[in-house]
Amino acid sequence: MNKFFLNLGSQPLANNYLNKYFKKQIKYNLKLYFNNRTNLVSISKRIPSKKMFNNKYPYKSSLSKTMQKSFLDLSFEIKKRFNPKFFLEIGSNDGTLIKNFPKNKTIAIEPCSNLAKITKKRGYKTYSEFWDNKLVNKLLKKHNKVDLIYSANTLTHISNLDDVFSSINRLLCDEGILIIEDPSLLECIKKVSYDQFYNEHIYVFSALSVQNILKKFNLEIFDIKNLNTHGGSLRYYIKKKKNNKFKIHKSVKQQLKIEIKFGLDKLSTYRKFAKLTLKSKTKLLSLLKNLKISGKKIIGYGATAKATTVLNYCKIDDNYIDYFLDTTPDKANKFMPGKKIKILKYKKRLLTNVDYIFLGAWNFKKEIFIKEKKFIKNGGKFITHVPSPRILLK
Ligand code: DWN
Ligand code: SAH
Repeated sequence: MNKFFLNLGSQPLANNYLNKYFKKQIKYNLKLYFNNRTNLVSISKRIPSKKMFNNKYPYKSSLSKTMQKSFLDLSFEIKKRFNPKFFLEIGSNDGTLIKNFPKNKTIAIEPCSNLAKITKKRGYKTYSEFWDNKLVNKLLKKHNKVDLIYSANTLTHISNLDDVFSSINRLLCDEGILIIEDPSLLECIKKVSYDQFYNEHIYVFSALSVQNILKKFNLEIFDIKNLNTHGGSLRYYIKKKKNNKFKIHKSVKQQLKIEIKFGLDKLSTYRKFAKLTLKSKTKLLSLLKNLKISGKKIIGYGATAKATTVLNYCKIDDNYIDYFLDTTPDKANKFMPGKKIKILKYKKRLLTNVDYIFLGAWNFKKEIFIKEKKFIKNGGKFITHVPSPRILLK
């Protein structure tokens, strides 16, 4: 049974960066629910995939050194630990991971044609289609079954999880491995990072909910790794139940235990999170207000999908934040979704005379701090809302 726990208000599509600011943009109500039978946390409004993922999708995984490194390390691990004959990636984006695998032994699935074009050009077999059973019918006619399927930050974007896992099950050979990684619900709740919720993130997974979904398909998790990426993610290593080649690692029991101890199986935990989210909004607004009263210049850094949730939930506009800086070519000179705040193409000189930077990409704080040593040395300061709104001293 789905239980409501938080309303994040009227929100625009998170990656819909517009050339002109319109007061009347397409918006939807962002409400969060917890299913007390499956432990799955989801948003209620489902936007058709084609509206979100098309030939204009701006996000590129390659624009952060952190993700480049994380995917390179993973490619080494996959080759060493599983040595797959054939590798398939769902949601390959601009090929940041798949470029580390041999071209003749891989398939990339990426519905956004502007991104699929990049891997196609590099010589990777790329299907610019949505992952579903229909696509798997097509794949099974052209290819053998696959022994490693990988998907990062993508399956949580697909509404029909039954279709997702049944199709994966059909394409995966009996001794095959499925690896998925997504933001960890535990870290999201602990960090009060309500900004993990927006139209694309239909679900935020926990080990508890993933375990429940997999049961139906005779799949099981045999290992879990905690990662620092995207504010804390989990990488799940999954196999068919009948495959006895891999023992179930103690990491699985450990993660489930920690999640239960924290209360991820209880509605009261989410109600508490909702209260903390409201407090976070009040505190962030008062922090920004006080800085503006004392004449400080504040800008944003990282025009993220997450920042869209924060700006629209907290009703932050250009009274507080002068502009956002971002390295993504397709976000430059556009407006933050739903707000009259311009995004400027990142240039160091746009940091002069800036007193405070609001971290839209707080998940890349480490990388950004290294890049912006000079700004910090000159007395510039960063603001984050995670785990609670404050000025960062380090
Ligand atoms: O799940 C999703 C994740 C993987 O990516 C998608 N639904 C959408 C997107 O979410 P996001 O926009 O919140 O992701 P990021 O990875 O936090 O975005 C970082 C943004 O910051 C990019 O637009 C690039 C920008 N950036 C920058 O301008 N300078 C990033 C770094 C590291 C920098 O130094
Ligand atoms: N895997 C990359 C990109 C994550 S962004 C990373 O971790 O950095 C989410 C990606 O999922 C986008 O590239 C989007 O086009 C893709 N996606 C969304 N719905 C999908 C679907 N039904 N099938 C395959 N990919 C999908």
